[in-house]
Amino acid sequence: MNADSAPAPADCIFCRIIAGEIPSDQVHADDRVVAFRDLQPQAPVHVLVVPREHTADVRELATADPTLLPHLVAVASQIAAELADGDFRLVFNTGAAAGQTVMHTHAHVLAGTDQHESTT
Ligand code: DGP
Repeated sequence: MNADSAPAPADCIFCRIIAGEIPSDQVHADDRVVAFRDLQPQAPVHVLVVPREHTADVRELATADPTLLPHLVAVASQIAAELADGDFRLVFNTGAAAGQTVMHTHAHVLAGTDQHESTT
């Protein structure tokens, strides 16, 4: 755990996916992030890029490990190039009032035709 990040709740669903306790349709994994398809896709390609280390949201991540953000964007770009035409939206819902439902930092990668109108 980084000094700037709170401990992960024991029931964090994305920590459990990263640990392999819950199955996911994984499209990328490296030593810093895991990426898997969203259960409720809002675009032809809808992948979540999730840092392995638990932080609650991107505000906390930006303080705890700022070097992770450019890596996360590079992984998102690679996924959009491999699974779609390369163009993508990158969305961080940040805080419950902004629609965040899973309190483990994640970026939505939305790609493929017609993805420009989704609101995730
Ligand atoms: P957000 O609203 O930004 O917190 O988005 C959370 C997303 O996580 C939402 O689009 C649905 C997805 N999700 C929730 N539980 C699971 C799960 O167990 N597996 C997968 N693959 N996605 C999940």
